[in-house]
Amino acid sequence: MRSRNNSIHEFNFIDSTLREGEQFRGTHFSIDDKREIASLLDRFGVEYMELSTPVASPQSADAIRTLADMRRRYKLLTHIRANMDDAKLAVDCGIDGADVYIGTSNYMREYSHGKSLEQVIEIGQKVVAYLNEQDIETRFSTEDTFRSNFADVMTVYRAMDLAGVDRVGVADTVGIADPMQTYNLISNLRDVVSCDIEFHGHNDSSCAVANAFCALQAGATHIDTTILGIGERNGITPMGALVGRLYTCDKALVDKYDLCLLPEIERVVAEKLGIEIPYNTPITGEVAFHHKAGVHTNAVLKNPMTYEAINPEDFGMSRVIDVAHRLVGRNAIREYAARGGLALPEDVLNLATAQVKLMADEGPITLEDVDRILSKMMLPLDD
Ligand code: HCA
Ligand code: CU
Repeated sequence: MRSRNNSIHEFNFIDSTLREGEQFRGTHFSIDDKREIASLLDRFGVEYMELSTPVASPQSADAIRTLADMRRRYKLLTHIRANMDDAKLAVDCGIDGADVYIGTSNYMREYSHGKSLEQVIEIGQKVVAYLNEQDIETRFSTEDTFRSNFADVMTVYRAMDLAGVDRVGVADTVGIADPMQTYNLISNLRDVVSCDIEFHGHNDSSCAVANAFCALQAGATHIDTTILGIGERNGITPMGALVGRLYTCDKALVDKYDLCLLPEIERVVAEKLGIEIPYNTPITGEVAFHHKAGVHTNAVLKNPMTYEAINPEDFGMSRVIDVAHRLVGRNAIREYAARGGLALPEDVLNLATAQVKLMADEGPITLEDVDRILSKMMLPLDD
């Protein structure tokens, strides 16, 4: 369904962890790594997986052939330049679809492939016609869309739509678009083509998630994501964060995915890359469900939704009520003690809370310090 009334309907994730993600510093996925990541993402329910071009290296081609032979629900894509040799090799590797791209900005036309707009369209039509004949799903994107001449890209998109492409792709290659620009461009494009629309956004200026979300609101049907947002430079739209964004908009939008697999997928990818999941990653970051100030914890203990837009349990995560600090509230201490089997009388609770605060004023404290304070408080009662 294609809509442009700001409400998001049907959409697909194109997971590019094995393509854009291979362009991340320090990524060296073996074929086994690629199989493992693809299987996890298949179980999660992504609709497409995009792999590096088979032209890149023999392993890249082998990986496509290997995944093509595996049982899977997602459609297998590879990312190719707009030329016939690349398209033929991709088809030979057993893909379901090809993401064809070519630069349309002045930079790309001058310093990359050196083609005129007419030549871009001509080669695009030829490649798309060939792939259509081979029954391959096709996408044609204009690299660096936001620094390209608007009329030029619309001309290219219209020509490709008429040539029978399944999707056109908008690429914020250097991460400069803002949500309103993304919304406007895709809204305009929605009126120009009748095929599906894909959005690929880099995160150089922190807008990748917001831009992807606005792209969907404007009528995009496919969004490129990677696990933890890995990609060239600081990467593209992270799948987990976009899932979080969609969930907060309407939980039903993401109930087609196996959300509880997200933490494991991110852990597996992070481990293979030798990186930590950043502490402030939405949903899976260490502090994503960490409640600290007394006012917050008091309300969260009564109803977590007071300070949570996302239910951690929906993602197999759990919330933390932090009590080892000076901002602690008595209700948090009461609940903490109760979890440890201690029922504190009000006066003891007040004293214990005051002592935790005093101790925390001296310097950072730990749960063991809180335990010590509580057990000292309880001694007279035990006697
Ligand atoms: C690249 C560039 C690309 C392509 C995106 C697309 C970009 O690394 O080849 O095919 O739509 O950001 O423009 O990732
Ligand atoms: Cu990119």
